[in-house]
Amino acid sequence: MKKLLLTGFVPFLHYPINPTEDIATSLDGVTIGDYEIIGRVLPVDYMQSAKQLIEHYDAVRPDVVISLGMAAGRHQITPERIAINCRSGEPDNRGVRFEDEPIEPDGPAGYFATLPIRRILIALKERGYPAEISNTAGTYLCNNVMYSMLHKIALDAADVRAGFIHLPASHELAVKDPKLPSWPQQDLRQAVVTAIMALDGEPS
Ligand code: PCA
Repeated sequence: MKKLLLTGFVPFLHYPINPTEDIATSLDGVTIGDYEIIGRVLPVDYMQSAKQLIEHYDAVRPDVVISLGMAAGRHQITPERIAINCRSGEPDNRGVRFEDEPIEPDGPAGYFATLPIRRILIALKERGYPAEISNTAGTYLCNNVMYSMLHKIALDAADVRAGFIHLPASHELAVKDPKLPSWPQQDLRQAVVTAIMALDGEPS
């Protein structure tokens, strides 16, 4: 059985719920297709999140890493195409913020996801889940985690596929913040399962 490290994040900024936290927790230990899922939750903390992700990676030795984050305001499931070597913007949960700083001063400008994002997109749409490929994961913690994981895999020359999927808010969150586009939590979770099932399909 192959191993898939699946991460979510705790709530951040003014959002009291992060739907990715429950997805990572509830899928921990579950088998999806050929993969045993190891679900872990990351802090929204510049000093800790990538460090903890890499510790999980070293402990689990997964075949695939999928990190999840919430992109409040997005309407669709958005597999990310690329992570960039930049952190800039809002403060993290400990009040740390960066402006126009590299994540890795000697690292490349960016890394493309090595997940089959086109195949994931097609599978999501076939199952009736609105989705599109995103060309920016932002410059906050999600991009930071995606970049750091792909950088580590590149340095190790490891045969591990990795990438990031941003999810919209859940209805539970939209009840508290009515302007947010939202999805049922169950659909968000099932969309993640669909993405995992698509990992090893026919190339498209
Ligand atoms: N979304 C944020 C960080 C944590 C999360 O779930 C982001 O898009 O960077």
